[in-house]
Amino acid sequence: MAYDNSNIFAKILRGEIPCVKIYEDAQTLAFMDVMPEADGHVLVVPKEAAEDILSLSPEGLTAMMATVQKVAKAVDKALMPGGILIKQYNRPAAGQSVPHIHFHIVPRWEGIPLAPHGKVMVEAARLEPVAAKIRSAL
Ligand code: DGP
Repeated sequence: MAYDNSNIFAKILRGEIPCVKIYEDAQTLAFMDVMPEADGHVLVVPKEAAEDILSLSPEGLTAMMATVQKVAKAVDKALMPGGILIKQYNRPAAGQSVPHIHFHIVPRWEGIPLAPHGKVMVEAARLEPVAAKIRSAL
C-alpha cells in the first residue's frame, strides 16, 4: 500500500501538529503517546516515510532501534519501572491505527494493569512532567 502523507505522525514529523517531544536526531523522533497505556508511554518513529516494518529500509530500522534503546534506558533511569514493554503493530488486522511505523515503549509496574491501547486521550500538560523526567535522563 502507498504511504499516506496525511497520517497523524507524518503531520507531527512535518511540525504541523504539536507533540510532547522526548528526543530527536537526523533519522528519528521520540514523543509521548497522547493515549498512554501507562505513565511514561513513549513512541519512537523514523523520519523515513514507511507504513510498517515490512516497508522500512534496513537503515531506517537500525536507526529506529538505536533510538528505542536510548529512550528505553532513559525511561528506566527516570521512572524506575519494574519492567519495560516494547511493542510494534503492523497493519490494522494486527492493531495498528496510525500508518507510520512506530515502536511503543511502555513502562510497567507489578500489579498496575495497562490502560487500553489507543483509547483514552490525556492533556499534553499531564504528559509534560513525566516527559521532563525522561528527557533529563537521556
Ligand atoms: P498503533 O495502534 O500502534 O498505531 O498506535 C498508535 C498510538 O498513537 C496510540 O497509542 C495512540 C497514539 N496516538 C494517536 N494519535 C496521536 C497523536 O496525535 N499524538 C500522539 N502523541 N500520539 C497519538
